[in-house]
Amino acid sequence: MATKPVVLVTRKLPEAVMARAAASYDARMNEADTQFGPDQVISKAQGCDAILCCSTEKFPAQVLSRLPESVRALATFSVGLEHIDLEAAKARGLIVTNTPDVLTDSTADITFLLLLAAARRAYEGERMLRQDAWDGWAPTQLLGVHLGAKRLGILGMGRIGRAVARRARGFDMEIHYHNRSRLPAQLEQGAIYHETPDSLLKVSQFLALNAPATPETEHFLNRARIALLPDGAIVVNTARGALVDDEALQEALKSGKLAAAGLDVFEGEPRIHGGYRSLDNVFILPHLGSATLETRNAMGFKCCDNLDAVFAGQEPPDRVV
Ligand code: 8YV
Repeated sequence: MATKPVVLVTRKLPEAVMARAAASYDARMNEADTQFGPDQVISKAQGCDAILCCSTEKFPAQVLSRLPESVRALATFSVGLEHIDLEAAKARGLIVTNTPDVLTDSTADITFLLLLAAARRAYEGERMLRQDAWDGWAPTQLLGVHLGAKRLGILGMGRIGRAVARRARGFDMEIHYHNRSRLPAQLEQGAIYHETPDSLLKVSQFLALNAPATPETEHFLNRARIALLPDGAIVVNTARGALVDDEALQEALKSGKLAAAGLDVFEGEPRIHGGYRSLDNVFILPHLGSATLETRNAMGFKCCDNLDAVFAGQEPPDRVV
């Protein structure tokens, strides 16, 4: 029997994915799910043909250059790629694959969870009950705002942005967007294109950040841009924490410039800016965008499909470099 390819699986993945990896490869698992630093990844990858990693492992150029020669492919269990230096991977001849499409709907769902929770003051209501502080219904208790008939600005109209727009139509929102390039009409579906982010911000009563983290989007939502939003706007982020200047956002949430925010991602996560913990008008989640069993299974199977193709000498379906 031919020997199976050796694959380092850096994190504990859903059972069905682990079972497939164990059947297809000589898989080095991490059952304890400890987070590996660069030195551990490098030592555990000795003798491996590929690595199935998550965005929790970082692959800058200096780590990639120390990976054993035997490692031919890096299949990341994520759609985001900011943890991998793609130029350096390309220069080293390393194949990199990701998991597009399968987390689109789960992430768009979380965007809506955040929009609704922020608009309808879900955190304050929840806390009232958990702390046994509810004295009963009152006509002016925890009044929020409607989503319906409001303008939703979407920054980044890729797969996830468009899935957010689909949901927003069901809520009768007016959809505006900014994207690096304008979408064709069949993808726009009536959404109003803004050539500049500033023009989008000026109309966004709700703003959903759905753009990847790049040098251009770093701290996109800063003081100057928040100032452009209508007073009382609501901002949600399911993309990457790096898009937001935390100090500026907190200042605006305290002053009332922004009514509320919903955040699933944070700069420097899992160590979030402590200021968020004491703000009543922010609804926060621990990066749950893709956290459904269906999605995580599909992400894992995509990683395996990509690795199977590499080992069969074929082009992997989700090759990035
Ligand atoms: C992933 C994500 O679950 O895929 C992405 O880019 O942001 C997440 O939802 C996470 O990054 C796991 O690697």
